[in-house]
Amino acid sequence: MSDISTVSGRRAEQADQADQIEHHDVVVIGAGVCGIFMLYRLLEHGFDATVLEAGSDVGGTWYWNRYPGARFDSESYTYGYSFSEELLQEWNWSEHFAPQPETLRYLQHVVAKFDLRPHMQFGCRVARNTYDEASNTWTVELQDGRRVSCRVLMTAIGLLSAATLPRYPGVESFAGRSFHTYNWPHEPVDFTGKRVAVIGTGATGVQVISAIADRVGELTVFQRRPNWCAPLHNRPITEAEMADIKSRYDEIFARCRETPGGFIHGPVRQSMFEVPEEERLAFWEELYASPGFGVWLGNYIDMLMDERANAEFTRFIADKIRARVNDPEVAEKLIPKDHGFGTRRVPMETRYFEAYNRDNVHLVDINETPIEEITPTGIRTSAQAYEFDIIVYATGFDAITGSFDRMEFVGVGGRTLREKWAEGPVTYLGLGASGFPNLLTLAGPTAGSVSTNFPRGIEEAVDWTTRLLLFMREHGYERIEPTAPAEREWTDHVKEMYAGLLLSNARSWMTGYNSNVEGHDRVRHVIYNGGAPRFRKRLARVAEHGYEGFSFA
Ligand code: NA7
Repeated sequence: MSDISTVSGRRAEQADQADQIEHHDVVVIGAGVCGIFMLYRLLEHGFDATVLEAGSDVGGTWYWNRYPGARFDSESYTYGYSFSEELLQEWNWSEHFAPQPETLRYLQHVVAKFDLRPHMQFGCRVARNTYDEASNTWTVELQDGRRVSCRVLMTAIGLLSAATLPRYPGVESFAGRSFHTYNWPHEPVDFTGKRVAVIGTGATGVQVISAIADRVGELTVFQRRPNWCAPLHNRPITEAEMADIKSRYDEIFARCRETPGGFIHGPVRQSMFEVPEEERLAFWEELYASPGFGVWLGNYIDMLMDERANAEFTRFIADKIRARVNDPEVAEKLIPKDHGFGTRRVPMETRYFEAYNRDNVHLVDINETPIEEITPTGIRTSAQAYEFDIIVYATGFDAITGSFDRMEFVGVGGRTLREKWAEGPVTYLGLGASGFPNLLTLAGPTAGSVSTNFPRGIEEAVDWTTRLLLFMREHGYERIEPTAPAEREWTDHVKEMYAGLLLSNARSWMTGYNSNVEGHDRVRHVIYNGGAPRFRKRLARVAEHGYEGFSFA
């Protein structure tokens, strides 16, 4: 983390020499999928921009999450950038759902190909951003004391980048090795013969557990609430398949543009009750046997909206779990009882349930025997003390708003974004907030991109934001800020879009829930549920009307 690039070193030196802080038209915080593409567009249009990244290299999510089993749940060929035909044609994905190291290589390739690295600075953890009304600039202060100023500040800081540990006593006391999955070491961790604990059974825990079950000595999973998992059905992409994919990219991206989530999977626009039972069951069997999110996002439209329809499919999936887990008692523990299928993010798995058929894998339901503390040698529940060599915390994130809360944004009149969002995010289009001029929150809370196949959503957000900056340049505007009424209307609309969806009552990161963060142990309106096509139309309308809802000066 102290690994600061030569470029940043040089810049800092230059800044010192001139006895002034480094200044740019635009500062982008974050060199992940979003920040990389934003930088590309800014440079393409001649803006003077720099990216400040906390890590020692590019990649964001794919830089940090190095845990065993980390991979896409999006089809690889729908996750890559679509803006460059040359890039699409030269890159070969090796698997239908690429593993983390490959995605990281892909992003490094993009950065090298478009020569973006000279405009990026690493080892830059931002502490505080302050808007100055007199000069109409932002000053970004890094944790190491350096400062950079800019006219426009953009955040590309991720939705799942503020990792949270459980608040158990003794977390710091454990004498073995322990990691949150997000802060995984760069060198491989040797699990051979080790006694390993995994806490957490979300999408991440499910990937880790499946990946290490046959590598460890003993694996003990501490489960609070199980999730409805479904098979990923990953496999290698053959040369012929890759050639076919390359010839069909237009069609693939056109399909992604049609669906609410920006995936190739979109709902069947028919109630399941209109379909004869036999036909419905055959369709569900087909979905369960097919790769990717189809089982969740390509299902009958009422499955995620109607309790009765949801209950039908939930029963179908529960039976699948019972059929895959040998011990009926363990199977029942792995079947969620507090929420229906698809109302929380569905973890995609590869032989996850079969892991529990192994003699070396043990499931502890911490509702029955709560964890009381982490000890120097392991974990003590109300029933017994367990000894471990390694503890893996797959305990998730302070999602969507957490990455903003970790740094300070001080806007007009000294008001902070944290104060403004204390009761939940208040934004205009998820791209800005009133009282914070010239701050553009690419993929911020309640933006359409936050609930999509991420690159599909952010490409649109970046392109739209680029046109906004060009509009400002054309008109000589130096200040942009969402108006308060526009922000109120958008925030109300976001709330309305939760209504009618079964997910709106489920406690998950998609409703801003995190038991480990004060004030976030309740449902909050943090994502946009209106779907990508509706969001795209809205953005287009705003632009056509001269960026209505923003004030310019
Ligand atoms: P998630 O989906 O938020 O899952 C976190 C898991 O950790 C979940 O099973 C939690 O149980 C569990 N958890 C959290 N805190 C505790 C404590 N204190 N004690 C025990 N268990 C706990 O995060 P992931 O990293 O798996 O996935 C995040 C997203 O990343 C994923 O959806 C993909 O989009 C990529 P709970 O369910 O809250 O009872």
